[in-house]
Amino acid sequence: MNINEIKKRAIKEIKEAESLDDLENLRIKILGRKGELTQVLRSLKDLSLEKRKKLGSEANKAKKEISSILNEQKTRIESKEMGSGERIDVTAPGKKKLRGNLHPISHILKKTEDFFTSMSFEIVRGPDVETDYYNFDALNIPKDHPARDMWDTFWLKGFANKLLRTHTSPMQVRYMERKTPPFKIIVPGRTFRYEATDASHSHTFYQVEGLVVDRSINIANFKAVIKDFLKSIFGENVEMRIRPGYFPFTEPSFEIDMRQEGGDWLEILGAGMVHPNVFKAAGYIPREWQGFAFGVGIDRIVKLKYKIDDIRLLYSGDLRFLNQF
Ligand code: FA5
Repeated sequence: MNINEIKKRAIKEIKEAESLDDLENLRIKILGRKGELTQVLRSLKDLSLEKRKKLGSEANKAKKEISSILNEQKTRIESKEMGSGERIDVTAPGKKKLRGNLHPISHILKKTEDFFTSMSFEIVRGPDVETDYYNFDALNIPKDHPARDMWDTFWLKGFANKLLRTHTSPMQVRYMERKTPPFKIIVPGRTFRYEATDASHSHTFYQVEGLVVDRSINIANFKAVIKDFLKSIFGENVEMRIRPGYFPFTEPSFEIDMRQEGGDWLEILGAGMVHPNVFKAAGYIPREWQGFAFGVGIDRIVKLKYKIDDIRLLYSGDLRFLNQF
């Protein structure tokens, strides 16, 4: 085949090619090691010098021409492929991945657990569904005692004496029945009350119970632990006050209020020295042991810490609210 024919056909085929693969196949067929034009160039060595010169320069010209048409066609197909189908736009802004974050209650619960474990407290957990024995009787609140009215209770229909725990205190006796002092525990958990709700009262909320029992434990020990705990959450800029309180299972009893930056006082926890009747219910000899106990409302801590107007928002599942944390 002569050079001109090869060139003419090659150019026609290249122009008809529709994909980069087609082009590559054509390049191999024409200019490859065994390609048509390569063969012609190889066969030149058998010719006379004069012919060799003439055909040689023709063949080289043809090779250049074909190469440049191949390149043009390649650019054209590439830009066509980028314009349709898949392509990478390196200037496009990155896509933001949605990331979850801890619910503010989970966050404060975790900080609380971290603080108390660092003080070598053990974390124990109790059941949400309790018996009235552990929720009340064992805590020195017998059936007809008026103090039962302090805790408006969700009773379970069809289960005698079963209720949703109104506080985390039932775990005090459950734990002491099994263990001998000394010990330090906290009991984080969900609690329930059948009461009217408002900005600082929810029917479902979280408490963390604390219980420390040893041979000689006093109120100063309690105050020191609670002050350090509150500092670990709030830093230095909170005010706290201790008031005398009343709980059947502690004597004496206290309540602690907090406020931030001149705001309103908010009760955050109840506490006191463990009542001898509670030690008795657990099978201890009361005069051998002393202890303090407290129950802190985690929702209230969250309310103060994040300046939330209404703790019911914490249970709304509203992502516009939750995404702020
Ligand atoms: C108790 O529940 C006692 N068990 C606390 C206690 C434990 C006293 C150990 C002595 C020894 P009280 O009902 O006051 O006490 O609740 C304790 C804390 O839970 C309150 O200070 C408050 O922070 C929180 N709390 C109580 N009711 C609600 C509610 N409806 N919504 C949100 N937080 C609440």
